[in-house]
Amino acid sequence: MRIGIIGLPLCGKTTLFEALTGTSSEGQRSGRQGPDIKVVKVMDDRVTRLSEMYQPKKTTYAEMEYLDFAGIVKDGQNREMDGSFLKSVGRIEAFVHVVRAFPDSVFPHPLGKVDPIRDIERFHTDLILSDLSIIEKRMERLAKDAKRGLPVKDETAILKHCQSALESETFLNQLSFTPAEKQRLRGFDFLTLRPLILALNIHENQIGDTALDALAERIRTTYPFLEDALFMVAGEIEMEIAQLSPEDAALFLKDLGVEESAMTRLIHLCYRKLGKISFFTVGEDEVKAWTIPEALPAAKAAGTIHSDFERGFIKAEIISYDTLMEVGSIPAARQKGLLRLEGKEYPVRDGDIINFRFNV
Ligand SMILES: Nc1nc2c(ncn2[C@@H]2O[C@H](COP(=O)(O)OP(=O)(O)O)[C@@H](O)[C@H]2O)c(=O)[nH]1
Ligand SMILES: [Mg+2]
Repeated sequence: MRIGIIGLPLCGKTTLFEALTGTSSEGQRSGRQGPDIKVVKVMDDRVTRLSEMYQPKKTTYAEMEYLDFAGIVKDGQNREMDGSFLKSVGRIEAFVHVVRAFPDSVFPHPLGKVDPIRDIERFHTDLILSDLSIIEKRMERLAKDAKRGLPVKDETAILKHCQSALESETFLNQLSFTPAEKQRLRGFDFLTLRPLILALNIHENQIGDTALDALAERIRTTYPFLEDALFMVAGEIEMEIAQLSPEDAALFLKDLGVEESAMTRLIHLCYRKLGKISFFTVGEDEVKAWTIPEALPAAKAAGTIHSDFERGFIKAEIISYDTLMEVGSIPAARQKGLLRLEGKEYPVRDGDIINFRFNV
């Protein structure tokens, strides 16, 4: 999954990026062009257990790719999205918008006062304006083509529909589209079409603060679509904890009253928000986690491994991870009749262990 981290300058994007990737840049990347990119393994315990069971030559965890962008607003007045930012968003599946809620720092907030609601509002407006400008440019193009008698793509209706939604401050990810419309929209890099996660960056002293509960409540009522996408994080301390050994990190987190690291929590949130699940393939050569959209038909899931698997799909032999752990091995499961044979359309579930039978 590719996740873009964005927000105002000095709100803690790089700090969060380091917390999520367990790295430290120590200020070495100032002046670089484009986003900083890091890939981290999704340390799924299920993959670890399967690997212990199979002792394969290779164990492959799923991966998260994070992109850390420079501040997207050039100065207090300029509300335009930065051109280099827009150039790199094509591959991104979701945005994590970092908003500063920690009060004092040696660095002042670029807009003066710390005011999360203002920053959220402003960012949402930026996203909407960017999408509206894409639509305007496209409509101008279509009008020109029509005037010159060129064949014009049938896009006007969907673009108008999007435009009126955006003008009433509705994100495109709140609309429902037919598969054909989705296909049509894919060619545009609409920002509000992507899932959005709000990371509220707090100071460790604010953990459990009632003022924060009130703020979270206000955000949830003002922006219902952020209800299940609010990520409260003490970025700086999490960044420090992410550099520690897993054992030390667990102790520190416990002291802080945080159950799981920001790294783990955000991965779960991204899977949920993007509707992704994992299925596994196992064997002596490799144990591997595959990330797919939830309920993807079995033949399509096979296609993520190899197009031949999809083309020549016969059956999928499936057992859930939990069942396998209960019975202990595939042969034991087979004996008890716990291996299911499913067809092309079977909607794959999280934790399915699949052996595809195919013929090409
Ligand atoms: N007090 C406090 N400072 C933070 C926190 N998160 C980030 N900072 C500081 O804010 C400054 C800007 O952070 P940085 O991650 O570089 O922001 P970016 O410009 O959004 O990438 C740095 O000096 C951080 O140490 C936090 O949770 N609490
Ligand atoms: Mg930064």
